[in-house]
Amino acid sequence: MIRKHMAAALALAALVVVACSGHVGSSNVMPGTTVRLPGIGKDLVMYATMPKDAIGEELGSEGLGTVDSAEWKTDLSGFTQEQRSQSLAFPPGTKITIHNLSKSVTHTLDVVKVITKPPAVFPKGVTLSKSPKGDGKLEAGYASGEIKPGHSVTVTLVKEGMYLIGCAFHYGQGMHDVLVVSKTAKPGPQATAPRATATPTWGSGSGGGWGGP
Ligand SMILES: [Cu+2]
Repeated sequence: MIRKHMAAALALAALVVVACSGHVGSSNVMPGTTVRLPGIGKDLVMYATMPKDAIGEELGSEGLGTVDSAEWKTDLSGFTQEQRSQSLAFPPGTKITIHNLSKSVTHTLDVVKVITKPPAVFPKGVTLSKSPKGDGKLEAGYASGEIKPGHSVTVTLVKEGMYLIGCAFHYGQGMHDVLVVSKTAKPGPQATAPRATATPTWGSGSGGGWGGP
């Protein structure tokens, strides 16, 4: 009985692999950088690879989750360069694409403050710009402007530093993170799934699909 179930599970897993590779292709897969694509069928949800120099954002409760960062001594939520909320890290000079992963909510990416070392203390009561500022260069005062669901903007990381970032619409709800621009920094540990009933980060989630939490 158990063996029969395992065999069925293996067969299903193989099917998923076949289905995914047929649409995504395996030649340009980069480890650790995936982003949700629109589902192509009710029963098939999938991750696909996005260019490595990309940030995805949405509310933690939309699917990215929230991580209690030991390094930064605070909760980080709403931004990822892999699959779930984490601190971000890229080398200076990188041109980043910021994707709004949400299907229904507009977000921004604004620089709140520049710090020199942990902990990350997010100031309270600040108002972040909803209009673009900083001319496509990420440094103090940068604001992406409104990024509609499914849309993206690009920005170049011109200066090494530790940037506290946040969304102008949801900063007060905890949508804030740390972006380290440095030659050596690595992205931080990722959040776990926010909750079992959340809309899956990785799919169009109209029910049923593979890979739910
Ligand atoms: Cu937001």
